[in-house]
Amino acid sequence: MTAVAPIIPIASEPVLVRATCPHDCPDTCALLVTVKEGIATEVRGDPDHPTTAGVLCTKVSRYTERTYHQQRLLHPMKRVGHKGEGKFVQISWDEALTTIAARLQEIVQKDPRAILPYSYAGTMGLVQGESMSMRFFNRIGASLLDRTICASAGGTGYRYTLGTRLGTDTEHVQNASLIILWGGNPIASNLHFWMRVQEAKRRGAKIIAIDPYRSLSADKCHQHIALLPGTDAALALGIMHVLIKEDLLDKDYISRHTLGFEALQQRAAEWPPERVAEICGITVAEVEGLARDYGSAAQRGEITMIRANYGLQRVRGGGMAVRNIACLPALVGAWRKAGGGMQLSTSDSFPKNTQFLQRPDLAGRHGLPPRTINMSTIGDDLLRPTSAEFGPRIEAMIVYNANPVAVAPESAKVVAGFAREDVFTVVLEHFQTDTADYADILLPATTQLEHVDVHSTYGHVYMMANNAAIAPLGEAKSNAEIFRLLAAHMGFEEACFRDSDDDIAAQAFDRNHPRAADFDWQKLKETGWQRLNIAAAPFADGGFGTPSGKCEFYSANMLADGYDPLPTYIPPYESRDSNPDLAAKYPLAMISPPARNFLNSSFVNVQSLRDTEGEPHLDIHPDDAAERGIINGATVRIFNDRGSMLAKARVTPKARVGLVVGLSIWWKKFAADGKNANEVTSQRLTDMGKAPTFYDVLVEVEAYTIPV
Ligand SMILES: Nc1nc2c(c(=O)[nH]1)N[C@H]1C(S)=C(S)[C@@H](COP(=O)(O)OP(=O)(O)OC[C@H]3O[C@@H](n4cnc5c(=O)[nH]c(N)nc54)[C@H](O)[C@@H]3O)O[C@H]1N2
Ligand SMILES: Nc1nc2c(c(=O)[nH]1)N[C@H]1C(S)=C(S)[C@@H](COP(=O)(O)OP(=O)(O)OC[C@H]3O[C@@H](n4cnc5c(=O)[nH]c(N)nc54)[C@H](O)[C@@H]3O)O[C@H]1N2
Ligand SMILES: [Mo]
Repeated sequence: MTAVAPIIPIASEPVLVRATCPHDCPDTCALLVTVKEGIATEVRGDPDHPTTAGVLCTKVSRYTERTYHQQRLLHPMKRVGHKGEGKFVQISWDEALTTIAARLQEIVQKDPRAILPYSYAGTMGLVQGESMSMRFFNRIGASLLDRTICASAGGTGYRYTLGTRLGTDTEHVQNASLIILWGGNPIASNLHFWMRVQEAKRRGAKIIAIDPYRSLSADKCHQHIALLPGTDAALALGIMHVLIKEDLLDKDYISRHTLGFEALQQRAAEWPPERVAEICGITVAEVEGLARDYGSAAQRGEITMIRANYGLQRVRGGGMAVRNIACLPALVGAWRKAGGGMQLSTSDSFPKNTQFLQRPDLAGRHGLPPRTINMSTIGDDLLRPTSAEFGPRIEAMIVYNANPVAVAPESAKVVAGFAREDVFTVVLEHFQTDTADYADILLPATTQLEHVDVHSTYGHVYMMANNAAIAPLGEAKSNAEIFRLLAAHMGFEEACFRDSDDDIAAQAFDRNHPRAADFDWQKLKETGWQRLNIAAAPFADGGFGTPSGKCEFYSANMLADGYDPLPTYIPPYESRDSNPDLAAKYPLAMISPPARNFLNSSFVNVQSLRDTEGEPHLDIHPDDAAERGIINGATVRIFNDRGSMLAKARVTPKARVGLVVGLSIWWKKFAADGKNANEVTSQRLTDMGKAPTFYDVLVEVEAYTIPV
C-alpha cells in the first residue's frame, strides 16, 4: 500500500462534503461542508444525524473562520529567537524533516526514552490522533505518554463499579422524567445532549444541577444544588443513605445484578444527611429532597438519568466520586429502560483496532524497560534530572494536538520546562499557540477540512467519517503524513509506515466485534455516519463488564489496588475542612471550567469568539467581594503559593460564597499579564487514574491597581 495524497475535485458548482467535527467534545457532530471552487464556504450540522440534528455550536459554525484564519501556520519554520519569544523563519519541509530526524537519531542512539511525544485531543480522529504517530514513537522506543489530563479519574471509578464505559444512550434522554446534571455544563460543553434535556423538560421532566457554580445550564434547571467543590462523593453517599432508609430501592434489580448490597447498606448508614450537608455546604433538605426525587420517580416506573460529567472529577477524590455516583442507578433500577441510568462517556462502546492503529508490538527493540510520563505532571517531569527511578532526562519533545503551555497545571513549572534550551522541541500546529512559542521546529498541520479521518465518540454511538473538503492550505500536512515522512527520513522499513490515511481509517474498527460488524470504510465515507450495533439500554438485564458481571457496590479489584472496596469520601487536598491552615491564607476555592465560546484553548484566537468572551473574568460572590473591597469590573489579582493571574471581577451570586470561577482556557498571550488560570492550579493527582486536580485549588483575591 502506498501513501496517496487525497485528490479533491475542484468544481465550480457548490458541492457538499460529509465531514465530522474533530473537537474534544462528546457531541462529535456530523458536518456538511459546502465547497465552491475549492474553497469551503460554509459548515453546517447534518439535519439527518440523530444527535447533531442540523445544529452546530457557535464555535464550529465558525469553522471556516478558523481554517482560513490569517495567522494559520502555512510553512515549516525554525526558531531564531530564544525559547518562548516566538520568533521563527520559514524553512523547507526537507530541512525541517532532515533536522528532526538527525536530532532524534542522535538521542535514539543513547536512550530513546529521552524522547517524549506530547499529545491530546486537538483532533479526536483515530487517524490524525494516535495512529501513525504512535507507530512512529513505538518504533523509536520513545517514552510513552499517560494521557490523563481529562477523563482518567472518573473513567477509572466508573470502570471499577460498572466494568466498562457504556452508559445511557443520548437518543432516549428526552423520555426521562428526572435528569440530574452532575458536574457538567451541557449548554457550553455538550449542546446536543442539552437539546434532549430541553425536550424532556417540555414533556414535564424535572431537571436538577449539582454544581458549585450557577453555570449557564444550572441557571436553566428547576433546581440547583450548589455544593462545595470536591464533595460530590459525600453527596452520593447521602443519597444512598436516604434511598436505603426510606426503602426507595429496586430490590429485584439489586438482587439479580449487583454485588455487595449488605456491605453497602452498612457503609451508607454512616452517612446521614446531616453529616453530608455539613461536608457539602448545603442543607439537609437538599440531600433528602434529591434522594426522594430520584428514588420515588423510579418507584413510579419513570425514567431517571444522571449525566455525570468532568467538572466533578478534577479534584482529589474525583475517581471515588464517580464510582459512588455509578452505584446509584442500580439501586433504583434506572438501567432497566432506554434513556435511564447514567452517562459518563460512551467511549468504550467502540471496538477500536488499537493493535493495528498504534502497533505497540513495535516497541521494546532497544531492550530498555519502557518508561511512561504522565502528561499531567509535565512541569515537574521536564525539570527532572536523569535518575535511576526516573530514567533519562527528557531531551526532545514532539507536541501535536495539544497546547500544554496553556492547559497543563502549575504553569510556571511547565513554562520553566519548555524554556530549557537543551530540550529539542517540535510542535505540529495550526497556529502559533503559547506552546508553539517554545518550538525549535514548528510544523504546519492541516485542519479537519483538509484531511481524511474516522472517529469514535464519547457522547453517542455512531462511527463517523471525515472526508477532506479542500486541499491543504499552504504547505500544511496532516499529522499522519508528517509522521509517515519522518519515518521515511529515519529509514524505517516496516510496511505500516506506508499505510495511507484511508488505509488506516479502513481498519480503525474491529469488524470481528459484533458492534462494528457492518463497518465498511468506503460506505461510511459516503453516508458519513453509522450506528454501532448496540442496545439502547446497555445494562437493562445486567451484563456489566466487571469481574462478577454485576454492578459492584463492593469491588475486590479496588481492594487489590489499595482503595476502600466500598464507596467512601475522599476530601479535596485544598479545602476549608481538609487544610484549615492553607484556607486561612487562601480562603477561596477556585475552579476554571470551560468558557462557552472556547474549546479548551482552541478557538481563543478566533476574533469573533474571543470578542464574545471579552477578556479573562473572575466571578466572585458579592459577600466575598465586599470583604475584599472588590467592585464589579475591577481588575483583581488571584494568587496562591504557585502563582498569580489578573482578571476582571464580575461580582455575582452565580459563584457561591467561598468560590471563585475563572472561565477558561485563555491563551496566555492574550491576557494583559501573559498568564491564565493554570498559574494557580497544582500538579497533585486524583485518587484514581493519575489525573490533574484543576478544580482542587485554594486562592486569595485582591483588588489590583495597574502600576503606572
Ligand atoms: N464550549 C466548550 N465545550 C467543551 C469544552 C470547552 O472547553 N468548551 N471542553 C470539552 C472537554 S475537553 C471536556 S472534558 C468537557 C468538559 O465539560 P463538562 O463535563 O461540562 O465539565 P466542566 O466544564 O469541566 O465542568 C462542568 C461544571 O462542573 C462544575 N464543577 C466544578 N467543580 C465541581 C465539583 O467539584 N463538583 C461538581 N458537581 N461540579 C463541579 C463547574 O462549575 C462547571 O459548571 O467539555 C467538552 N466541551
Ligand atoms: N485550568 C484548566 N485547565 C484545563 C482544563 C480546565 O477545565 N481548566 N481542562 C482540561 C481538559 S478537560 C483538557 S481535555 C485539556 C485540553 O487540552 P488540549 O488537548 O491541549 O486542548 P487544546 O487546548 O484545545 O489544544 C489542542 C491543540 O491542538 C491543535 N490541533 C487541532 N487539530 C490538530 C491537528 O489535526 N493537528 C495538529 N498538529 N494540531 C491540531 C489545536 O490548534 C490546539 O492548539 O485541558 C485541560 N486543562
Ligand atoms: Mo477534557
